[in-house]
Amino acid sequence: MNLPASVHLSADDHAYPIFEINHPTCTAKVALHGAHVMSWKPADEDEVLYLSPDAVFRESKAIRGGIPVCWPWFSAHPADLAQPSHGLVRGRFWDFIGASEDTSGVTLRFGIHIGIWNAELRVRAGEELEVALETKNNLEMPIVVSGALHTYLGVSDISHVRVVGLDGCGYLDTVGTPKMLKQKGDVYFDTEVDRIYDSSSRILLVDDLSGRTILIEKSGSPTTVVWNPWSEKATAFADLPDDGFHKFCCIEAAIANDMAEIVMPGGSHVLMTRISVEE
Ligand code: TA6
Repeated sequence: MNLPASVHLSADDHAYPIFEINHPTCTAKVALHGAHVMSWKPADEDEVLYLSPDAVFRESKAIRGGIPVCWPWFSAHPADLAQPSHGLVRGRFWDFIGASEDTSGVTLRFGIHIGIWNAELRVRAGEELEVALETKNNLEMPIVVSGALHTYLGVSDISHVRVVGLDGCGYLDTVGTPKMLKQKGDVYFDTEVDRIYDSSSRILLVDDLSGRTILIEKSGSPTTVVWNPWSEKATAFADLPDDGFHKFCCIEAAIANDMAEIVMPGGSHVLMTRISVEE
């Protein structure tokens, strides 16, 4: 495998390859399994992504934390509940396409082909982290795709976090009986939050305890999912410590809540999220 100087494969487990990036602008880790960004730490900053200490690293199990790739659908399959939640590719090894680097960062490219589904995932790690998921329609008929880049952002404590930029947006609150509501002001966390916002705009995650602000920009995504399981739900996840919910907030660039994208024959759609730490 021909890798640039800043990229090497972890020596730990050849059955579960992890690409380790050590570049002047950042360090990062990306698993071949799920084409899953596990870690991103800009130079002179703390780690930005949350990775559960109880995450499981074996085929068919999505890594808890980092940026799971939920595709070609988000949450339950729209027509077949027997299908896995959050799509087909979080729990599979992707194909490694290639890697390159320059003075501003490193790019890794991965691909997957399952039946009618074809995707490429590009990870650009530098002073910012950009993840782009391209759905390619190689058929002679339209395909309908949804999904999310399900980013787990690390925080000092979720009760000291607020999400800025969703004021006035409609959202589907999926906690308990689903209901459509409208956001008033910033989003705060003092209970389970699982919301699909009608929003294409950039938003800020402000950690008032650590003083860090993270900017999340996106494209190709009509909805933003904001999630924290809080205490009761957290105990239901074997791959998350019971108190792990304190340490992350998911801000997901998504195509969700019936907002599927139609990709025409020969066409493609790109779902992108870009994360940076505000100075
Ligand atoms: O994105 C929020 C969500 O859909 C929640 O409802 C919760 O299910 C979360 O994803 C995690 O799902 P997972 O399948 O990774 O446990």
